[in-house]
Amino acid sequence: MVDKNDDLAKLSLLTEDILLEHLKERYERDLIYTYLGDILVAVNPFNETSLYTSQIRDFYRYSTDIHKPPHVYALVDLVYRNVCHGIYERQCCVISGESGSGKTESTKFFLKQLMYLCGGSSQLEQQILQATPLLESFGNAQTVMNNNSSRFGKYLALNFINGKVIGAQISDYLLEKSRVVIQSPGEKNFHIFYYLFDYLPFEIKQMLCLRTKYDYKYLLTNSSLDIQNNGSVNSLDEVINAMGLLNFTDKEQHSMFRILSGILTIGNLEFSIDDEGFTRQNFDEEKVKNNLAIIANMFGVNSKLIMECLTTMTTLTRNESVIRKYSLQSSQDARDALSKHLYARLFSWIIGKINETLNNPYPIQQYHHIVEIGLLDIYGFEHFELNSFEQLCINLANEQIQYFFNQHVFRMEMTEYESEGIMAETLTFTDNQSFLELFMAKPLGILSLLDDESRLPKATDQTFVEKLNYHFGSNKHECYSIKRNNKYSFTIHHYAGKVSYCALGFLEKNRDTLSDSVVDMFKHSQDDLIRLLFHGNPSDGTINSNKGLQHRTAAEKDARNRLTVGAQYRNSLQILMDRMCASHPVFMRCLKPNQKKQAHLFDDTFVRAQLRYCGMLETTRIRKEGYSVRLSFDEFIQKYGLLSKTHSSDLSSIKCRHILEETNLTEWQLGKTKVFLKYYHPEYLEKLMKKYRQAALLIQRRFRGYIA
Ligand code: AD9
Ligand code: MG
Repeated sequence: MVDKNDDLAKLSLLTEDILLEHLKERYERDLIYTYLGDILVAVNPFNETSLYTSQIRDFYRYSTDIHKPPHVYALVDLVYRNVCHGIYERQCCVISGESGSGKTESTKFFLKQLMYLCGGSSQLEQQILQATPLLESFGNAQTVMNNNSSRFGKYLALNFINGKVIGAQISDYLLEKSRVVIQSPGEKNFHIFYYLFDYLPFEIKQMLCLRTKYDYKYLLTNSSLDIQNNGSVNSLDEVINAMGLLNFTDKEQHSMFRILSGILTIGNLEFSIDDEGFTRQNFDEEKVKNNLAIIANMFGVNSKLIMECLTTMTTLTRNESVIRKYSLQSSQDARDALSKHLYARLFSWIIGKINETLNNPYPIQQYHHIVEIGLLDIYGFEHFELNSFEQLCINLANEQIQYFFNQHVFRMEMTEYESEGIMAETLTFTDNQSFLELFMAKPLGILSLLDDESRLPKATDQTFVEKLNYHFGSNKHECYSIKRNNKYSFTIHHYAGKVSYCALGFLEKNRDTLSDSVVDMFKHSQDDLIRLLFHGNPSDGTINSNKGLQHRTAAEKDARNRLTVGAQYRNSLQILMDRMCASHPVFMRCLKPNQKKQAHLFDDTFVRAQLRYCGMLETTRIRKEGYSVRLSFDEFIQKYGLLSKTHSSDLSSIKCRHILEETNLTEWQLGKTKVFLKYYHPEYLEKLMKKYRQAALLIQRRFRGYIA
């Protein structure tokens, strides 16, 4: 079963062509997994495979032989063994790749196997698994690049004691809430909206005043219903079942459906203008009246108040309140802002509620041996015909992950070799640090400039682009170029290629305002859940007595309260990076074989581009030439000291040298304080240790006379 090319880092000659050729040849034989040293590469098969059967799951269970064929289960086994032996306090599994490459599927296989290894039958394990279909139904949608595309980022942290999972927390990153009100051509709204029509029993639909899916503008923004839906991987039954398991009460579930129905109906609310050109408070027209009645019913608020909130703005000046009428556009914007906020708050609440259930029920301080595994599944790099604020945020997250990868694999290695006086070839790699500076720098970074503009009353999306052009255009920054003949566009040179962004709507999306009157209306809703959603600012985690969000510090919460979307996002990415930097990472790289989402089709050019931009060749080189395992002299002696027959009172470094020489290992190096080993050395040493232990046991038994 073992293929000689399971690990491409072992090839004596490695070029981009050879790498591509091997991956392709393996893919054609349905071998989707390949090692590049200790990095696992997966090429999306785009069809059901027999790779995840119960036999295969057992094959990779508690295996000590890393020569088993590469598989996501092998990675799980490695990580879980580290948990059981308490080797690292924190580990994180970083799964990266572009949109549709298979990150979410891999995360699911990973999690399912991990729960299987630690027992697989406890209620908590089931609850952890069930969070996935629930979150997918509310947070995933069909896009041009992926039928089940994650529209939010997720970091799942699992806590273990003695190999048993004892709790979990989910941190989420920026849901793409604009999708609730508009989708690009060929794309769809969040899955959950379609489930309502496809799976709800007739009586419930009636109770929710739902018509058919063809009757709602939010589902028809780009005739997206015509495209075949391949993204619905779950059914509503599964979602409802998951909600039950995760302690969502019937009443809460009912409110959730009412909110969804209300959001769909409010999207159908049409406005007309009066003689002066302002939005009319129109209660006469039958259609408007009916819709308003449904919305009022679903949201538990007064229909007149809804109309008022969407057609006028009340400002308080000293002791009097001034009512200003909205233009038609402002009314439509207010309506859509309401829908987006409501949905996003509902999503945050769902995460909070899940966390409350999954949260470690034991008082942490009682235990000293809790270990953590983090699983990162974010939205992959995106490049559409029209790219907006959301794509900018998504791609920024991917740049951060790439930076983390670079830091870990390249930079930290080189720095450590230098300080330890290790001889190693200097490696070149595509550094994206200057990109991150372009975005993150204060005060002259894209996000800071966006914040400045968002605060200026006279600023527009166009003045924002002008500022960017002024500061970064004309070759002032290598990652930026001006888009000629388009005053709303600019181009960013990402690690994964150039992307042009259209800045229309950037300022408003960054400000993300919701009028006080809407908030006030919802605060007085008759629906408990809606009142809860608007009780506090959901982004600060105070919408419920949410234990799961307790890991956000008070300072963080305060900062988040005042911040724009861009600034909040920057902070949450920073927190994520800090967490990951404090963990021992394992990496999995997902590759997309073609853009048609088709099985058995390997597009060389397309895959080559992915290999190139994520530095795969460089990665292989460093994994092969580098020393990914390093142990302090004392650690090494403690672990492998028994392998040396030479007993001396020499210095630690000399003792280490004795051990290494006596085991006949080659290619190791001794630094000033550490032993540097190749990624495949520990397995060899472990084998020797196993033999040694067996021999010792035998001698012991003989000695005691058990064996004649
Ligand atoms: V995005 O950044 O969220 O848009 P992902 O998460 O990288 O993206 P996803 O895991 O959703 O991609 O995979 C896309 C589709 O590829 C899935 O819906 C499956 O149909 C298909 N896929 C991915 N991995 C596998 C696999 N290991 N086996 C079978 C797979 N099908
Ligand atoms: Mg995904």
